[in-house]
Amino acid sequence: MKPWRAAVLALCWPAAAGAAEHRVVIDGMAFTPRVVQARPGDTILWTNKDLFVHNVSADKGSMQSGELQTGQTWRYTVRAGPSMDYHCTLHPTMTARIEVAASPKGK
Ligand SMILES: [Cu+2]
Repeated sequence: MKPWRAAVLALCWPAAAGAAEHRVVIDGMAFTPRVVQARPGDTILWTNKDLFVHNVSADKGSMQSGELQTGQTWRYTVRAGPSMDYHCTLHPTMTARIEVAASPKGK
């Protein structure tokens, strides 16, 4: 499958019922939006639109994307637990946060 087709499929793939998908763009050496408010079971999709390789790494190590080249995406399913600060290990000024609500939607 051509890479762009995989990207289109990833963008169109429906999230599990009741769960939301949040999108974070990596561009201009920053994560946008910088804070995502999510519930357990939600997914977050990062897309690297920058010219440089970046990664998504939880400050406490519980989440690690590996290298994201330009155009690559990475998806993470939010787990119940404390809110999570993350950063790019290659560029320490790139910091952001996932604020995790206490319970899944409707519970
Ligand atoms: Cu980076």
